[in-house]
Amino acid sequence: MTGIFITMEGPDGAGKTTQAKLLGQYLTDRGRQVVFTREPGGTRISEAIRQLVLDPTYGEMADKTEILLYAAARAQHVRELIIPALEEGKVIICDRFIDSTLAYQGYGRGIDPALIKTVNEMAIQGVKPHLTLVFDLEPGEGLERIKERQKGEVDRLEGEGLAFHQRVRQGFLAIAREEEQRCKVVDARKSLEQVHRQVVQLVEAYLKG
Ligand code: Z5A
Repeated sequence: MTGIFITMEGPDGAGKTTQAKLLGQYLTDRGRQVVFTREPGGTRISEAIRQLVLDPTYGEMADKTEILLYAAARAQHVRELIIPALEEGKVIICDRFIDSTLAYQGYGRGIDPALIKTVNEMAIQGVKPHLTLVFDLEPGEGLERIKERQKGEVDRLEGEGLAFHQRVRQGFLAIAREEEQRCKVVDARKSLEQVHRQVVQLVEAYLKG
């Protein structure tokens, strides 16, 4: 597989989606074929699972149900979209992937990371990101950015307390420390342009090998 798989990770509202688009444009302008996608989602079935797993009316959802639903969405996404795009030599920019399960369900909810890894081994079918950009921002700041955009509406995870989101943030930073070759931390507090410059530098450094 000759493509490049880049994932964007970090707390809610850290600017991943915005920066994914800017990076996509930057790479397209340099002749790369870019595919944008997201998790949970990216395919018809995975988007249907997204509706279910983020719906705030399912407050009774058990922790293990939640990790299995994220993994099910991921299995379809990897098989139907990510592997074919990698085989076609494209650059895939994916808004969240397995690190989000480790951060939200592992560090956030306290589910054993070994269990998360076991469940996800089947889902990812050996596919791992080449480069992961971890957007780091105080959760309070990220949630404020989102609230403004969503006019007060929140999904099932955004509605968790600040302590949960603090654990998630620390989880992302711990993952980045454990896998420093793959994961690069981006200071997401800066302006859009400054964050974009950091992203470009990190991607160019990866591409130059
Ligand atoms: N989840 C999980 O628990 N387990 C898993 O395995 C997976 C996911 C895969 C997906 O929701 C949820 O699923 C997520 C984790 C969970 N948590 N929740 N809740 P989502 O995809 O809807 O949410 P998100 O990934 O957090 O995306 P987001 O809310 O859209 O945030 P973002 O993509 O990081 O930020 P953004 O949309 O680019 O920007 C947010 C706002 O800030 C927007 O108004 C921008 O204009 C503004 N912005 C962006 N950058 C800046 C800067 N630099 N300065 C000022 N303002 C900025």
